[in-house]
Amino acid sequence: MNDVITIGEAMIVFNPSSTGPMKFVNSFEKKVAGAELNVAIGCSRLGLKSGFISNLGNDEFGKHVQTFARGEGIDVSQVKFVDGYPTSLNFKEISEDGSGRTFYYRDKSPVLAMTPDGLDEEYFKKAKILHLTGIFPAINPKNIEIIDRAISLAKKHGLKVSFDPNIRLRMWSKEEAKNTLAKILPHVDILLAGDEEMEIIIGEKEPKVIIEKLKEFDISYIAIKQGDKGSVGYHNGEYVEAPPVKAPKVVDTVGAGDGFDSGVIYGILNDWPLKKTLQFANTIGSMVVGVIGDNEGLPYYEDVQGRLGEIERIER
Ligand code: KDG
Repeated sequence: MNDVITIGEAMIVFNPSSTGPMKFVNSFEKKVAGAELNVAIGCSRLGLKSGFISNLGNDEFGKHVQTFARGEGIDVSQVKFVDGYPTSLNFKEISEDGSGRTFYYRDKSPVLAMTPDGLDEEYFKKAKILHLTGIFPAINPKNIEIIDRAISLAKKHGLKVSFDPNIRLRMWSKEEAKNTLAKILPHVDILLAGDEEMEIIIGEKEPKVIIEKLKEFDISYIAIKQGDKGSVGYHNGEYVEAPPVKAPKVVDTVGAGDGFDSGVIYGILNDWPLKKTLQFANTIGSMVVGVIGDNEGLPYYEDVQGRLGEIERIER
């Protein structure tokens, strides 16, 4: 039984060995990335069971991604290797303040060979949460058909649908993102979104207004991420504000939102009060930004406890 299953594209990311403009970076380190896979890794490190549904190129990079994901304890039984589609690549530029830019090489993504019928219904019967993101439909408009089937299988078998818009404007326009992602909202049980993403989708950025506007969709859990301003949540009529957790240092902000998502999913699966869940998730986000890499900073459960002062961290 998996706690969380997710559908998306994993890729090889090349992290620069120095900060500053990419055109002057001479060496990169090969790592693994992909928003949905990052969430699966985040959940797995916290102690949940997670499964990844995807295609990878039948190449050395694809095999490396599979081995890496398996090493993180992720169920990769639904990952297929396909010929003729190279595993996608992503080169990162990182600025001095930890922000950055991404340069994708994913035009012939292996997930283009996925189809709605390729989803295994049996797999959905043995999971609790289906996690989706807006990156998957941004890769190819036809992927919305896979999302639609995944949502209907999730509803049929009692899974909660978790959704992070993860809007990547290098992949599509605001207008395209809005038109596609707004249609997913009525099916969502757990919304994990940035305030700026909600501004694109529903035209509102202020959390209270967003939550008010979303009431028509009856979304059970809403968590609005506000970066270094913390997060705001809504569940069962309760509106909660969780203050930011200051990161001791910020070296790479990529992956913080995925870490936050895994924290919220963990709290929901453990029936925690919303405030505790958001504080936990904010703490994870603040830990991710302190490490270079899309998922290297995702903490294990005891690391978060250590950061929260719940257990003593013995250094030597
Ligand atoms: O959320 C982190 C992702 O953005 C990163 O791992 C790469 O999946 C990726 C993407 O499409 O940007």
